[in-house]
Amino acid sequence: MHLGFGLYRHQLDREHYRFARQCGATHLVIHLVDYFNQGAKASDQPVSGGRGGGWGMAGDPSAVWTADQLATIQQEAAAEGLTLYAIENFDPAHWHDVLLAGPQRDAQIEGICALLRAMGTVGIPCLGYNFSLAGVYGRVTGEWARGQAGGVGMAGLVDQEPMLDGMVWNMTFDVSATDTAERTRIRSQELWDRLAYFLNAVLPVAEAAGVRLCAHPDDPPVERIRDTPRLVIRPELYQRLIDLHPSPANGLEFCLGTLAEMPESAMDIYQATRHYAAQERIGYIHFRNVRGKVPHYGEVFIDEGDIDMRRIVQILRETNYEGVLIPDHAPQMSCGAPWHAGMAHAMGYMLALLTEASSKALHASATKQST
Ligand SMILES: [Mn+2]
Repeated sequence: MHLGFGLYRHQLDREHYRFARQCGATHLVIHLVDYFNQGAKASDQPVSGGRGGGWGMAGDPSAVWTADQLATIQQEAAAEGLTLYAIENFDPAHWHDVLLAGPQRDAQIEGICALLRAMGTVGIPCLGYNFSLAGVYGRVTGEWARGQAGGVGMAGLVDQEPMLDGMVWNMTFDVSATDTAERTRIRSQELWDRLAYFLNAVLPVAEAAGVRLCAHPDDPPVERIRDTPRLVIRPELYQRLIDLHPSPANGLEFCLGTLAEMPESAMDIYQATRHYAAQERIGYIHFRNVRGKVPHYGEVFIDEGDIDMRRIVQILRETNYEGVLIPDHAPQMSCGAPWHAGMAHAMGYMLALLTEASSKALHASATKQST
């Protein structure tokens, strides 16, 4: 088990690599999609009016990330003592028609296969993705954590206003597109079929490249939002995803926060962690805590939510989990650097849990050897 840190595109620099390393991270998960190109206007709130809402414009459709670009980031991170472990999320510009079953689907799948081969060449083992039409959408910010620390959550509203044409995954990929909204207002089975088509096409390439596709559950995990279906909205639906394809490259980006936000189901968060870790399906873990369930939940500090994080680490140790844990996101703390302080707090707590787990493991093997 390794401690990692997630960085957004605009944070891929020496200062942030050093911050991650100072927090105890040995591994990095990086975002290459620019969710912040609108600056302070970027939002996952309901938007009325023009396109370009949500998180703004998707990237350049012709510029799929190359081995050279990835190798440069990898080398810069390595110079600061960090292993580049995963890329998190596709740019909607590179796979909108995979999600929408549009005319460019197969061409975009070719682009994704090229990315997988590039990652294999460079040696980056995980590619996180979120097979979702609406994407992360409909959360609000609130002061749910102790001391009125601000974070994201839901306050009862599940917006069903359909997306505009040219939008998917809460970003705009084409301002001149027409009729794409009809491809989002579909039944759940249709979206599962689109996922199966995608996995069947890319998993053999991923497996050959030594890269694992890792699926994030739907955040927030509601049945429908913006009149689109959602796939992994209960812990047991991760099994449905795994059962779509037997390849070991068919993995999970296991988000504890999203899983805990899910309505009560047959499998609680501890059973789910054991079930999927024991199958060796977890590529990496979003290690964060919440209080409540959809549509009423709030992000809280890692040590005060509904999940007993120490018990999760114990289960991971028992199932010999060998992947990476990252904080995902954390409540912001009242000071001159709210994001840094929130992340440093989460990282310190995680470092202590992992240190405890490895010393227990050492103690157990010493006891075994001496008997
Ligand atoms: Mn997550």
